[in-house]
Formats: sequence, C-alpha cells, structure tokens
Amino acid sequence: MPDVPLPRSVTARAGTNIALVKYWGKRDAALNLPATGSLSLTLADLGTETRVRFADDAGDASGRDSVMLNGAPADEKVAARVRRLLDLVRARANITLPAEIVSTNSIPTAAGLASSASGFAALTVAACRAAGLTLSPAALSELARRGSGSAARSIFGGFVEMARGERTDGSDAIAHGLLDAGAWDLRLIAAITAVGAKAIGSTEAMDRTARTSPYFAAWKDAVGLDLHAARAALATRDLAALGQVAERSALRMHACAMAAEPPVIYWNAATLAAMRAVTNLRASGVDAYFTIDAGPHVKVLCAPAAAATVETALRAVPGVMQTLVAAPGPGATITEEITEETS
Ligand code: 2P0
Repeated sequence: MPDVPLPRSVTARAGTNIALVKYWGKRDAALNLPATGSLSLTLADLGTETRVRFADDAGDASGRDSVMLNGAPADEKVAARVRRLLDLVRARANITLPAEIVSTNSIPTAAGLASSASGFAALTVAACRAAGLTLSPAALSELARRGSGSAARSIFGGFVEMARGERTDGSDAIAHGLLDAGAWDLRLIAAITAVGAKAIGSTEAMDRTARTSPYFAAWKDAVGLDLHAARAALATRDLAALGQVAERSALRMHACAMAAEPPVIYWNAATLAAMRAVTNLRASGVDAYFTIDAGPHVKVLCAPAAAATVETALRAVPGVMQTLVAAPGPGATITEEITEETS
C-alpha cells in the first residue's frame, strides 16, 4: 500500500535538455537502455509542467488514464506511451487507480523543439509523488528513462551525464549531475529552420541506424572519448574544448544516421547555412559552437556576452525563422501538491 493517502494532485516542472555528447542507439529497446552514455545541458524556461492525479474518477470515458497535452487530448501514440510509464509507477506503488494527466509545454509549439525529455521527466516526478512514492533522483532518472532516454537527464539541472550502464536490468543506466545550473553560465541559442513535426521520430530513426548503418559500431566506439573530453572541459570551464566535442558528436551522430538504409536526413538548406554562420562567427573571433538534434534546427552554445551577436548572425541566415535564447536551468521539481479531502 502507498504510505500516503490518495487521492492527491501533484504538479511538477522539468526543463528540456540539449545533448552535447549525443545519445543515438539502444542496447535494449524494451527497457530503453542506451547503447552509449551521453552528456547534456538542462535548460531554464523551455520545458514542461505536468499535473497528475490518481483517483477513481480520474480516467476518461473508457476508464483509461486521461491525457491532455497543451489543452487538447493527446494523440493515441503519445497517450499510449504515457500510460506505459504510469503502469510502471502504479506497479511500484501497488495501486490500480486511473490517472488524470494535464501537461503543458512552455516550448513554443511552432518551434519544433518540443521534447519528450522534459515531458517524461515532469511526468515521472509528478506521477511518483502523486502515487505516494518517495524515490531518489537516481531512481526517478531510471524510471524517466523508460519513458524516453533523454528524459533521464532532465531529472537533473545544469550539466548532466547519462550512463550507458552495464547491467541487463538497466538499474545503472541512469543520469547524474556534473555541474549545477549556476556553476557555469552559458547560453544556448536555437535557430528554428522549419515548422511542423520532424520527418522521422528519433526512436524509429535510431533503431534504423543501429540496424542498418555500417558506421554504427564506429559511432559507439567514439562516444567514450567524447564523454571524457567533455567532462574535462566542464572541469576547467573550457568553452572551446566543450564546443569542439559538441560539434563533432553532433556531426558523427548525423553522419551515422545518414548512412542508414533508407537514410535518415534531418537537415535542410538552412541547417547547413546556420552551421556555416557559426564557423564564420568563430573565424571572426566569436566563441560559438553548434549542435543539431533529431531535426533541422541548429542550437548554438556560447558565453552570455556573445549571445546577442550570435542571435543576430543566426537571424540573418536565409531560412532561419526564429531564434530562442536559453540559459542553464534546474532539474525537475514539484511545483504544487494538493491533498484532497476524502470522505
Ligand atoms: C540526445 N536525441 O541525446 C539525442 C540526440 C536526439 C538527438 O535523445 O527513444 O526522444 O525516447 O529514448 O530520448 C532523442 O531521443 O529517444 C534524443 P527515446 P529520445 O538528446
């Protein structure tokens, strides 16, 4: 039995994160275990707030968990993924009640940056508390990973490392914080180069890459050195060293995906032009470094003092529709908890 009375309503918020050493490929799809470690920066403001309530009357008309996303019922694929995570939480808490989920992204929806990272991190933290569980950040990270690999990192703030882990049960495939958000103030500027959903979801794309790309083994082999170099750069606050790792990790991930069969190509003309703008900035003495996720947008890491110059340069790139500036942010936290009176 849960050790606190139900029902109650718990709201949690999590920031999205941008990987500087990328996660691409799984060693176990069922437990969602990554093939390699990864390293990321959790962002302030751009994220997800999620309210969870377990109660007899919380389900939809069919008695299933009701899942609202940005003010509308979530599509079936997303709802099914959310329900799978809730099932894990229910099993752990030894409850069978349906849940009501209300989730809102603070990432502009047109930006194409909405991430499963902040969504599943906020859901995990809120659902565990609402179910009466008290879990360590490491245990929350392990659970969030089951929803989405990158979500394991958003449990923590600032710079975060996700371990590949060795165990078959996934208990060591968890993230941990390396540097708090306040320990190194940087800016991440996202250049938005398209609207709408990406061509292929990252789960499917990384599966295809792992199965068919002849470069996948080489990709996996290279990540260890990137993690090592990124940790060293964090320890000495060396932006140039961190930026070089971020660029090569992103390029290798994309090269590996492009070599899949059929190819996974996320870039458009503006993606390439924005990358060129960043290398031109560097040639003119501005320390700025790009990374690209499973989509066509370009994210640029720089010092706060360079952010305005970088943003201006990115806005001048043909095809860049919008820019967003983000700072390092905290890990997932509970923002509201309401215990309802039961009669
Ligand atoms: C990352 N990405 O490290 C990499 C780089 C996208 C490109 O993590 O299948 O949505 O849910 O575990 O976490 C996106 O993959 O994949 C991602 P699942 P997820 O940020």
